[in-house]
Amino acid sequence: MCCKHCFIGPCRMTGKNKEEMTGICGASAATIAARGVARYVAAGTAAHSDHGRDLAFTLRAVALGEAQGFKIKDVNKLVRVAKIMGINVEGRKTEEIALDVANEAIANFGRQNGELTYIRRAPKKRQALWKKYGITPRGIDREVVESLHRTGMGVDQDPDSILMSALKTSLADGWGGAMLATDISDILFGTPAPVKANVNLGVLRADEVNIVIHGHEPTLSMMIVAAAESPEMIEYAKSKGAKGINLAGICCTANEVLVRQGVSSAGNFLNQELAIISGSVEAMIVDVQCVIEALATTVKKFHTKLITTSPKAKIPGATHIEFDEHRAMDIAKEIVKLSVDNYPNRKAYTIPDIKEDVVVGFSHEYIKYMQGGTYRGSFRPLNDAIIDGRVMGVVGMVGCNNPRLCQDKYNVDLVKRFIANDVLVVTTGCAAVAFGKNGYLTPEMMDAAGPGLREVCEAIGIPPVLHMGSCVDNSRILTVLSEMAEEGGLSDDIGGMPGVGICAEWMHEKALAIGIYFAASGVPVIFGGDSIVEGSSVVAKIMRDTWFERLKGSLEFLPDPDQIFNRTIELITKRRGVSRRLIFVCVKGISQQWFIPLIREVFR
Ligand code: MSK
Repeated sequence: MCCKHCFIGPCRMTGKNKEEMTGICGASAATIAARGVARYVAAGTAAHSDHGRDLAFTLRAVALGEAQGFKIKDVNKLVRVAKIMGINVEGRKTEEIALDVANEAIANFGRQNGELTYIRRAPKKRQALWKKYGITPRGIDREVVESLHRTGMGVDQDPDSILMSALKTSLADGWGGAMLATDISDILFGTPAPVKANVNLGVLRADEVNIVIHGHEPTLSMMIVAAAESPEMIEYAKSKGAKGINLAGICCTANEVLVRQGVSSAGNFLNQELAIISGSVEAMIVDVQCVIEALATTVKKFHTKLITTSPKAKIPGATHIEFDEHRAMDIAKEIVKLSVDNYPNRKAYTIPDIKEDVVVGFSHEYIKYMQGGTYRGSFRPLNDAIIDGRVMGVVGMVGCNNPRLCQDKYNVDLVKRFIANDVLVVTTGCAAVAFGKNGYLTPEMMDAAGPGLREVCEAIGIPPVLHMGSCVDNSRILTVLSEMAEEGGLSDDIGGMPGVGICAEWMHEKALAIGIYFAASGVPVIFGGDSIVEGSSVVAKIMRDTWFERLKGSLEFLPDPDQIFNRTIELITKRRGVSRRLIFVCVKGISQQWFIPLIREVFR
């Protein structure tokens, strides 16, 4: 326990009685722990949302014809988003609609009162709960700023009140910045649909120029994909002795191009240095988030060029080539050319012979389409499968790697057990890549699923583990849950669905913001590793029990995969409820000839 929000301290509480200790200003352990959580959430929300803001400005530039090389790829999605936003689409040009969508998205950041546009996408019951507890977010920036103010020295001193504000700010992420980022990325670069690719360090190639794109934002990386595929650049690579140009990703920039273009991924968060250490990477292009500073030291030992591209993220020792959407293609070509020029400098290298096939790109639109086609797509088959018990529930497994834990082990241990127990897994971010590296993102993995889940996967045509995108794309899971609630039969709210969120190997502030917006949306969430609120049982209890009473969602920390598994099954079983199952069996049974005589016999 440590508070360093002012310069009286830092105040550290250690030892057995730390919960009874206070900071020198009198701040209790609970206040200090709650402030810590709220600040994590503010930072995580800021990260996702700033990503969303940049995309909104890119969409605006595209609509105005000012973004070189970009165009609107998914007009249908643009129209759907415009309708959700209440924007008139009849008889209007695509660019006019896009401009209104971009402006409405941008307005969400600076809005001072009212509520975020996408709040209306949540089930009505959920919206009412948010209103009741005063946690409906107004504007994204406003909630982040208020969280920082509230948690400063001498402001909010009630742990419950601080934590309610953390819930509110997190909602500005999940139903605000992150959801906007996902939607606008789909509009600009295409809504993901299943695509085949490979994952792990073996995707690097011995005889081609290897360019690794890393970070989170898809804008420049999409342009680099186009530049690397251009005949001009391929010819240039050949002139330097390479057979071609090979693009691979790391982290969530990887996921963005993996789920849309099928660009293979060299791995997740803890693979970033390993890719360089292979000695085969000509350039690593980074934008924002999850880029470790140690890369600058690592590249010194190899020929790899580290190229930073965001005005917000510079690294001493790296080459900085700043992205500007107005000259995107020119910049992408400059970067690709620089990488190709570095190919003759490659010395000894070792590319591990490990890669797995994956099928990725399960957007919520595609999951719906798989259950009925273009005109009759719905979540009915999945809801029915859950009601009749073939699928026990749905688990969202998301988040990072953390060097405190053996890489990918927690996630893989858990996914194996979930699918064997008929639990469908949806996944994003580095957890998704962990599953890909371990062979779990193929339809063949149905063989490892329980009989009920296997039957449903075969009928719908989906693998038991669905890769839905990058870490901002967790908003897709919120949309799936909302549509399942709307479909009916399970619950008319997200709270009440037999679903659990798991972030087993988390490390980033963004992960905490995600976990908390799921809790605020009605999902019980479990984080692995050590608890960040271990120093305050009061705060741990509020997040687990009080939130659950109020919102049917919660956040708890469990250090061990066995505990995570058992607790998840317990939560799902409770949510399934005996009564709903019994009602279903009765309703189904009435149509069977044996049912009425059986009931008569029972009551006789
Ligand atoms: S990249 S936030 S390590 S998921 Fe999105 Fe991976 Fe976590 Fe970064």
